[in-house]
Amino acid sequence: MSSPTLAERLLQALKARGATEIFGIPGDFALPLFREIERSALLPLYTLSHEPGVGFAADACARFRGGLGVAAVTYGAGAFNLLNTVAGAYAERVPMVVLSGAPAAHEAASGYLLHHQVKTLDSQWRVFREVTVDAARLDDPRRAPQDIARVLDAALRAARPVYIEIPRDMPGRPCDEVPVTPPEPIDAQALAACADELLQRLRKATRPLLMVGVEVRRYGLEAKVAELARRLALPVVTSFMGRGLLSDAATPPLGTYLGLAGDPAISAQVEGSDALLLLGVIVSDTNFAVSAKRIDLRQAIQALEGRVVMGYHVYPAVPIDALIDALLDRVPAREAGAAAAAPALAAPQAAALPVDDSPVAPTDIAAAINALMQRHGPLPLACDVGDCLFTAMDIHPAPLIAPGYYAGMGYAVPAALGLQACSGQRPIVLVGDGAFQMTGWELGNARRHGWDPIVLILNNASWQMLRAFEPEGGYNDLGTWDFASMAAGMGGDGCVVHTRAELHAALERAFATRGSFQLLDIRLAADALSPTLARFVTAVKRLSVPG
Ligand code: TPW
Repeated sequence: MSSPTLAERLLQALKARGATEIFGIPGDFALPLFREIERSALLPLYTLSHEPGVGFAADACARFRGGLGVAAVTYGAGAFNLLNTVAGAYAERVPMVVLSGAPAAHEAASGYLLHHQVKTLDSQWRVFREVTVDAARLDDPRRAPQDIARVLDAALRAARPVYIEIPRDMPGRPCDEVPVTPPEPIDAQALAACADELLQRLRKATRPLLMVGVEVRRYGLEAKVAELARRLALPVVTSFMGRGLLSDAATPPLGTYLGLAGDPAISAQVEGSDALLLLGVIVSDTNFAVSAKRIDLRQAIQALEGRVVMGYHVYPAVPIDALIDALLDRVPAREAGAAAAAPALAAPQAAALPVDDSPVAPTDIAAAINALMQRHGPLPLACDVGDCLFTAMDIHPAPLIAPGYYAGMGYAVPAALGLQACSGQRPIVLVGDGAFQMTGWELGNARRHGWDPIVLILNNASWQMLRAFEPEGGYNDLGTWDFASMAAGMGGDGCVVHTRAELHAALERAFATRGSFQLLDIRLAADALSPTLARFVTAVKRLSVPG
């Protein structure tokens, strides 16, 4: 039996850290790596059409199932095509691993300019360093095991992307096993002091409130956090980025905080809290800068990026998972039925769908999805940037992945493919016509790989969200594309939807049809906006926050 190769060791290490597949597009510098991926059969390889699709699909896997997401590309043209998705993963705390082929050391020394080279052979390395937390070039099989372990563990610890460059003469080289890194020691006294102070602040408060954000998902803490909220009888809301979190908890969150753009009752509760516990929340302008009453973060308790801040006290090395465990240790489990103080679920926001011949508004889409899920159970959502994301705020609690902070368009379609690949669950995609134009083509790969997402295009023939801010901009017109007709050529079924009655019927039909993607090209009523986007635009204009 031949000894294991460097590529096999890398794949085993990825698998041991939660990766369940690889998305990629090969090129000559990456062919030896791809050959080894296929030969070893350690992780399934899904090729797509364009590197942004590869990146978004890998990102979605890490977001949805936890553990690492993996994107494999070729040097230069391939890797630079991937770059924006890695930047988004950095911003939104996604542990994505970039595997890039590269020239071998002897080629670099040849004196020729090599194809795909930009400025120097290191240009790509330097650019990727800026959007990752660690990087390694696997150019020495003796050093590779330690380098692989360090880089992959850094991705998981920081919940951010990393970069691994693999010169093309390396994948087949014999290599030792990648070591398992022991967990980093935690200062038990600092952790205890932090947990005690935090509980004291919560108990002293009259209006404590818990807001959950991305880190709760990234570190696999949803069940524990739901339990903590239950034991403390704390009302829970999600941040905008955290929408979808705890959706399957016995008591799902009351709603999502969006300042002036959101549900006024939720905003009042968040802004009026005298102990706002922000667990893993990215505090960004999209929601926090549009608050009616600016939240005084000195009154809040923030756990983010491995540290906890309360008033003027900073605990610099308290990871969120250790904090949650310490809190659970200190708060005894209540007797069954004693959690009566737990707040009730907010009333559904979108009214039932009237099945009539009126043109479709975004709220009708939320209502139609709610009705579908009521009949058939929850389906995970992959949502793009644009009014579709604001529309999603009116959909009842369901798992959701969306680039709510970095806001990179084109996410939803490839992310949905990734979601289905890693979980086997069938997703619903919510996407605008502008965003669909960017990456919708990736649907052509669905049949080949056995995926069948339900795709709802909110087709308003424009970049409507931008138009909402600048109604006079003629550059926001996109013209009406006939997406429904394109579906057949890509191996799916498409239909045009004009009315609420058609929407209702088309969604039910799409749900009933398995085996190929189902595309609803929903022609929206002119200038229709979701109530949340309408409020968001008014709030941003009023507060002059850059939009
Ligand atoms: C990669 C800027 C934010 S929202 C938007 C643009 C261009 C319009 C979206 O149009 P769409 O949806 O998809 O038709 P809707 O509801 O507004 O009509 N490039 C990238 N990302 C972002 N965020 C932009 C530009 C933008």
